[in-house]
Amino acid sequence: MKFLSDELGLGGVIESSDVLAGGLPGNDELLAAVAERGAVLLRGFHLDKDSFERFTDSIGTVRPANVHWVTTRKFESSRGTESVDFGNDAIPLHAESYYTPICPQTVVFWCANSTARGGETLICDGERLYESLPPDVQEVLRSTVIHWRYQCSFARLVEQTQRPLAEFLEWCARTPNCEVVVDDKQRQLSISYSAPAIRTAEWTRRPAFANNLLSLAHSGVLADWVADLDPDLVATVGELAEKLTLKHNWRPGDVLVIDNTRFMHGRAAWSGGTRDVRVRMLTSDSLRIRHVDGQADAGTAIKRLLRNTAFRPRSIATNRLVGSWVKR
Ligand SMILES: O=C(O)CCC(=O)C(=O)O
Ligand SMILES: [Fe+2]
Repeated sequence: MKFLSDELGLGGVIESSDVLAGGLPGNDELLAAVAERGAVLLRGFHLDKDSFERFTDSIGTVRPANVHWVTTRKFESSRGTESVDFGNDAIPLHAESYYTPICPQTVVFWCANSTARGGETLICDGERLYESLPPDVQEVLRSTVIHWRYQCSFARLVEQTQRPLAEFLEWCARTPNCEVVVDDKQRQLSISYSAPAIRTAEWTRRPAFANNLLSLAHSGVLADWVADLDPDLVATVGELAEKLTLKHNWRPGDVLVIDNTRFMHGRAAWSGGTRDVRVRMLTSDSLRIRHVDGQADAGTAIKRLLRNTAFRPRSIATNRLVGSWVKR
C-alpha cells in the first residue's frame, strides 16, 4: 500500500484502481489497512452522501460524540453524519471528543466538495509522536489525567448524540472513571469523566499521544482540565507534533478513515471557495451495543442501570442517582 505521505512514511492510500473486483475495498482489507497504518485515504471511489453512509455503516456503529457546551457542528442527516467544525479557522491537532466517555474509535471524513484555498486536514500519528518524546516527558504524560465535567438537560444530550438517553448511559457504563448524576426532577444530568492523557491504541496496543491536550493549551484552558501539567511541556509536544504532521489536500469524493485512538487530526485555515467536509464517528464492532428503540426517559434509564452489574451506585435518592461504572 502506498503511503499518504512518502516523506513522512505515514498513513496509506487505497485507490479505485488498486481494488481488483472494482467497487470499494472489502471490510477486512480496509480494517487491516487502518489497523496497520492508522489513517487510510480512499480515492477515486466516487462516494456520494448515501454510499458514504452505507460504507461507514459497514465498518462500525455510528455514535456521534458531539457533546459540547456550545455546539457548532450540524447534523447533515438523521443517520449521524455531521459537518466538520464550523468556520474556516485553523483547528489544532486533537483526537475527536477524546475527553468524553463516548470517544469514537474511528472517525471517517468525506469530502463532498472543496475548492477552498488551504483547508487541509492535518493528521499526526500519536504513537510515533509518543515514541519520539524524551522518556521524562513520557513519564509525566503517563501520569496525567484529563478531567471533563459536563452538565446538560436530557433533551440537549439526546439532540447532541442523536440517540436516546438510556443508550448514552449504557455507553458511559462501558467506560471506566466515568460518573453520572441523573436528576430526573430537573431533567438534567452531570457527567464527570477522567481520561488518561496516554491511552493504548485500539489496534496496535501501543501507547499513543492522541488526546485533546494541544487544543486545551491552544485555548489557554489547560489548567482548568488538567492539574499540574506544565504548559511548556505541552508546547514542546506541539512543536514535535508539527514536524510529524501531514497536510491532506482534499479532492471531492475522498474518504479518510482515521483510527481516533492512535491519530490526531486538525485543520489548516482556509479562505475563498467552498469546503464541504463531513464526518461520521464510529465505535468498533467490539463495542457494538444493542440499540434502544424509542425515547427512554431517565427513570427507565436508571432502572436499566441498576440491572447492569457494571454499575455501582453510591447513593440513590428518589430522583437522583450517583454512582460509578467499572469496566465489565
Ligand atoms: O475540518 C476539518 O478538516 C476537521 C475539523 C475537525 O477537527 C472536526 O470537524 O472534527
Ligand atoms: Fe475533530
